[in-house]
This record gives sequence, structure tokens and C-alpha cells, in this order.
Amino acid sequence: MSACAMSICSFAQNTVMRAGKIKSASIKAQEVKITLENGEANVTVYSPSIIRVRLNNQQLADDFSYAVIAKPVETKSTITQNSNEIVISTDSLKAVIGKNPFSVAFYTPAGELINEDEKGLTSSWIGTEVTDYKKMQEGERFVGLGEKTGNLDRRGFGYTNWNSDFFGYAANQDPLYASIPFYIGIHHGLNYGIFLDNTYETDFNFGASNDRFSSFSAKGGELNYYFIYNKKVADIISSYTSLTGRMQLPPLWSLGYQQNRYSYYPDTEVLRIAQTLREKKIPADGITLDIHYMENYKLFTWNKERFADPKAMNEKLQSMGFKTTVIVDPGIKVEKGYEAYESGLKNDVFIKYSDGQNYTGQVWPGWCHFPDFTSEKGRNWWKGELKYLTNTGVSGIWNDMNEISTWGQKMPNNVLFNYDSHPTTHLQAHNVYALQMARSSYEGARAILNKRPFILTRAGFAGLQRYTAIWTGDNRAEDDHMLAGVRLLNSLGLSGVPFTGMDIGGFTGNPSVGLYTRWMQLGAFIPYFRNHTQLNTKSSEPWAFGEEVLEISRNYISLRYKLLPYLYSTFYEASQDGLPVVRSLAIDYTHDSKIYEPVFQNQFTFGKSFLVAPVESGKDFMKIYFPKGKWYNLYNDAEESGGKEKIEELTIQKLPVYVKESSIIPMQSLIQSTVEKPTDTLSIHVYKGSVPNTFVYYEDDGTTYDYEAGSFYKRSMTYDPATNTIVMNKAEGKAASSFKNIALILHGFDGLGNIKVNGTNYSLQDGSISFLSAISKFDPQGTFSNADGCKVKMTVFRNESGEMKIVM
Ligand code: NBV
Repeated sequence: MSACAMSICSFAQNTVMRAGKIKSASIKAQEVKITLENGEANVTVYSPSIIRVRLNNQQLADDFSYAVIAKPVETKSTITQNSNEIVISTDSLKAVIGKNPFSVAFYTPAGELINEDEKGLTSSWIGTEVTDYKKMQEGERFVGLGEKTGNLDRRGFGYTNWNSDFFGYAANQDPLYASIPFYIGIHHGLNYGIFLDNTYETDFNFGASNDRFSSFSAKGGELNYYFIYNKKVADIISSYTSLTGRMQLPPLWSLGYQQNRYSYYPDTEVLRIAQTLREKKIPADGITLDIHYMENYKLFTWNKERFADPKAMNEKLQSMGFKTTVIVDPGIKVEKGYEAYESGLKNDVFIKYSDGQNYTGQVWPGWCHFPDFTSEKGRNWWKGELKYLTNTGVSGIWNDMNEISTWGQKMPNNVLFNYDSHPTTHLQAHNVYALQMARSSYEGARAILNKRPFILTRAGFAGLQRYTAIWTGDNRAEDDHMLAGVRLLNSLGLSGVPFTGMDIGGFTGNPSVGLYTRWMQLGAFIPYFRNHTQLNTKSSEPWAFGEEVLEISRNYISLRYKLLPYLYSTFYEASQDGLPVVRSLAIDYTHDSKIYEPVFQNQFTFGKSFLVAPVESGKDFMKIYFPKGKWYNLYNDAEESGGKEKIEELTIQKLPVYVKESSIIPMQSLIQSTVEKPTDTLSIHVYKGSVPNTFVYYEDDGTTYDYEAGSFYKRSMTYDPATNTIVMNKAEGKAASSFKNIALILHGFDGLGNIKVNGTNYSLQDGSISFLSAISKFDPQGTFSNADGCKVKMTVFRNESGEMKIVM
């Protein structure tokens, strides 16, 4: 390309500049370097199922990413070219790059078309904005794209990625706080993922304009995307998280119930809340302090009048089994003599204009400067400042307002960021600011505490799962917000983020008694289970809505605690393969069109076993869709065959939840917080089914990183209906299980009288399990009540760490 053509075109806003034809291509191992009529391209085999495409209308830039942490994997691949095309093949995927014009198409090894550039439009620029147009395939659906409102199937809609704070957002608001430019396309029994690794404002059009194309574009930077093909959506999520990273195991306590409001103060009020939770036997692990704990909202301070001795308060909370999480905002008040401000100035950590003046924006404390989390210097400074909080006994850091949100919301684009030695403007840095703030909080708190911190963020970017949990910000206490929240979490899960939550009960406004009840029930099946509400709303603690709601809330929170072995193992799975905890049905039932119907699109599975159907308030009946297979009603074991919809009659006491056939579900006795040890019997529930199933059971100390050095207890458990056996494989890891006994609880195995465990006969007792009673009807030591519930067969035996073969 001539220098002239390049410069004219790259600044021209009044024309569409296409990549044009390939002038030359050189093949080196897994990579093709391409010179285009207008710019350069690079296509790289990243792994057998991932191919990366980069395109720049000038020279390709320095290869730097905040999201992708993986390097290309050495992959068996062939790359050939002739005068018309370049063909790249791995064992799992084939890419064909047309030479005139440059265009890419992806095929399965069997030659089925997965995805292709729209031949007339391909890739092009308008000024600095680059777009890739993909031919819309017949019946194509789109799921994912991170924290996005709207339908599960995004076909027909367009979305923008620009981290934005919307107080009390509308249920269809876009954009919201976090940006994850990754989506999954589905058509003709195939599915693929596309991750656009570009931090500028990006735009995704899933046929919002017409049926000719879907497209994705970025306001600046390169067209830099990873194309992923796997046969199953679950594997696409694994591939995507092999690029952007997976979550670390969170502290166990952060999976317990968290009580919050904006704001609990003074210290006596915080302690009153904690004490009431204990008195009312509502299991809980966390108390969260919002901005009023600070002195005039100044970061890294405590308000001395409200919290005279924060360390003593936190110690007291800890002695009661609670951990304290505090909110932090990025804005540092401009105030002479204020320690954080002075040290920020001295260390020169704040973001600046091009004339060297620090940027000033107004937030809670007044005028503020903002640390540059995209510089190592800024991150290190923040890590040092965090000591002020952790030294007072804080265990969790809640990163708020990090879009960056300021009064007026207009952050000037001429503010400069280090972007880890790739100096840039707000335009490119905006969407990753929060990711880097969360990273600083995570790395800082982990180093200081020398154990797992709990990190929560409001805004973020692709890869946030490496550092933090995320919640969906300032929702409203309205039915459609509860359901929109479920879809936000489902979408985040499809986008590689497992640790997610929403304000249970709704942030703005006051929920009705019915809505609060339904939301609390749902909360038991949401990874981050936090009740939160806005300033000046009514009390939102579980006891604030009357006796019945208190009992229902207690029941579901108690169930959550009993399910912790299952939940923790599911988090372990997330840390290993990136699969979410809250799973959209699009993961396991991708090609079943029913699951996308608006009436069913809010159903999800909690881990691999529980089908949860969120219910709006005031409903007496609802339609439930049972995907293929057999399902058991959680509360009475009534069986439902899959592939059909059913109208269920509802009661306020129960949220519709079903267990998938062949499930293996470990549970423990009721505890009031994760500090309390459960009894030494692990209950393993097995549901009779016709398909084999494996569950990986995982335990560790729940607190430290010793598991990285092998200090864990893990065993896979397999149920094989063909041979009627359950095999608990030999335990792995250096740690012993904290459970000495196993109670095997069999659902749906009517008529069975006894079983053999490693050859020894055990006779089964008939019993009844109520999942919803705070005090379990089943005493793991072996006594039963005949109360209503699930009629089960059970027996108890020693938990041996060698293989245990159970023949039924
Ligand atoms: O810190 C106050 C709130 C917080 O409670 C909420 O969860 C955040 O999303 N915060 C926003 C600041 C703005 C509230 C209007």
C-alpha cells in the first residue's frame, strides 16, 4: 500500500475502506503473515480449536493484551496456499482465507461451514472504526456477550461495550457496567465462539439491522479476534477461558450468605445485624460496609465517630463467625494533608491530561484524582494503601464506581493512561480500568493477607474472572429486574465469569413481600448471595418482611449451607475448566429451541444438577420446561420426563427446583457459618437415572492457597446405571477429608434392599428427607423421621480414601 493511500484512507470518515486483496502471504509454522492492499493481517493457530485473526489498515501493532494471558499452543496443523486462497487445518478446525478480497471462512474438519465473512462486506474501516461483517446463517442464534440485558438469544439486537454506571437502570439498558466482547453463535447443530480482543468501545450487531450479516466493530485499534470451534458450548467456554484465564478458588466464606445495605453504621448497628442473624438462626458469613464507614467518603479512612475501633469491631464480628467486606471507590479526594492524596501525589500515580495536570473528577468525597491502575506504579501504590483496611481485619474488597463513574459521567477522552507502557488515551483504557483496579485489589489483598481475599467489582472487562467476583449493580426492586438479573448472570456465565451475583431484593425501591421472598429463594442458587439495598429504602434483612418470609428465607439460606460441598466442588470445576456455576440452558441444551422461548429463557441450572425456575411475585401457576432426560422435584422426588413443558402449581414456600437424573450431590449438615464445622458425615445423594454421570468432589481448607501445593482432597464419583454401580475413585491430594463417614442417600431406587460397598453388605433403611427444613429431618448419625419430603433409601459407611465401589 502506498503511504499516501494509507494516510488518506485511515483518516477518511466519508468512505468505507476495505482490507482489499492479499498482496503476499508468508507461512511460518502455525502462523500466516499477510500484506494486504490496505494494511496487514496475521492469522495464527492458537490451539487445535482456536484460530486468531488480526487486521490493521496500517502496520500490526505491538501485541499486547489485558484479557488474553495464553500464548499459542504448539499444534499439529497444516497451512497451504495457492493463488486464490490460504487453507489452515488443525485436527478440529479449518480456516479458508480468500485472497481477493481478504476474507475468512471457518469449517469443521468434515467441511461443514461454521462461520464466514460476508463476501461483499468482509472487513473494513470507517476512519479508525474497524468492522468485521459475518454472513448471517439461516436460523443463527447468538448468546453471551457478558453483562448484557435482553433475551438469551440476542438475534435481532445490537449492543455496545462501554463500561457505564446506570443507577436504577432499565431492565433493557445497554451498555451496563462491564464489557466482555465474547459471544457464541449457534446454527445447524453447530456452535462457535468469537472473542474480539479490543478494549476500545465496541459494537455488536446480531442482525439488528437486517438478515444479511452480523457484525462486530471497534472504535479504534485492531480487528483482533479469536475464533473458537468446539462441538459443545461447554468446551467453547473452556477454550475461551484457556485464553482469558479462570477464577482462583474463592474463600469458602464468600459462598455463604452476605448481609448488606447502603449503609450499616455505626459499629453497634453492624453488630446488631450480625447478632440478629445469629439469634434468628439465619446462617451468614459476611457483613458488608458501604461508603459511610469512611471519613467523609475518603478512601483508606474510617469514620472515627461511627467506628471508633474498627479493628475491635472486626474482631468481634470474626468471633461471631463473620467476615467484613468494605467498599472502595477509585477516587482519591484532593485535600491537602490527606494521607492517600499526599502519597498518591508523591508517587505520581494519578491519571493526567496531556499537559501533565492530574485529571480531576467529582465523586462522593468531592473533587478527586484517580490512580492509573493500568500502570505498575499505580497498582503497587494501591496495594500498599490496602494495608490500611486489611490491618483493621477486613477480609473482602468491594470495588465500586470503577467504570470510572463521576458526577456528570463525562470523562474526557484526552486523559492519558500508561496502559502498561503502551501509552494511550481514555478511549482505549476506559473499558479496562476496572479490570486493573480489581487486579490491584486482588493481588494486594492476597499478598497482605496471605490467604484468599474476597474481591468484588462492579465494572470489568474480559478476563475479570481471574481476580474477582462481579455483581450487576444498581438494579430495581421489580419483578422484571429479578428476571433480567438472572439473564445477566446466565450471560456472564456463558462469557467465562462464574462468580456472579445481583442485589437480592433489588437495590432501588422497596420489594413487595412476594418479590422479596422469591428473590431470597433464588439467591440460594446464585454464586454470590448478597442481600443489598439503597440508602433510605426500607429494611431489607430477612426478618423485615414478617414471620413467614423469615422462615422461608431461613429455609433457603440453610439449604444453601447444606449444599456447600456441592457448591464448592462446582467452584472447583469453574477454576479448572471455566464452566459457570449458574448455567444457562444454552450450555447443555444448545440446540433445543424451547429453551430460548421468552417464557423459559430464565431457567438455568445451578451447577450441573439443579434446574431452577425463577418465579415472579404473585404467581400461582407457571410453565416450566424440562429439557431432555428425567427430572426429580427437589421437594418430593416426583419424576418429570424431559422434552416437555408443564404447568406447575406454585406455593410461596417453594421455588420450583428439580434435580437431573443420575445426579450425584454431596451435602453436609446445617451450620450457621463456614467457621462452624459440620458433622463428620457427608451425605451423598444419588438420583436414579439412565445416563452415566461423574461428579468431581473437592475439599480443601477453604482459606489458604495451600491447595496450589497439593493440599486438597479430591475424588471423582461415577454413577453407572448400566451396571448399577457407584464408584468413588481413589482420593487425590495431600489433605484428608473432613468427613469420616458417608451417608449414601438414594432417590428413586424403590425396592432396593441392600447394597455392597467394596464387597461388604449394607442394608438400606427407608427414610424421608426434607430439603427445606432449617433443622434437617435427617440426622446424619442415622435416625430418621417420617415427615413429608423425599422418600429415600439410605445407609452410612466409613469414608475410605481408596476406591470405594458400591454395587446396588
Ligand atoms: O456506595 C453506594 C452505592 C452502592 O451501595 C451500590 O451497590 C453501588 O452500585 N454505590 C453504587 C454508589 C452510588 C449509589 C447511588
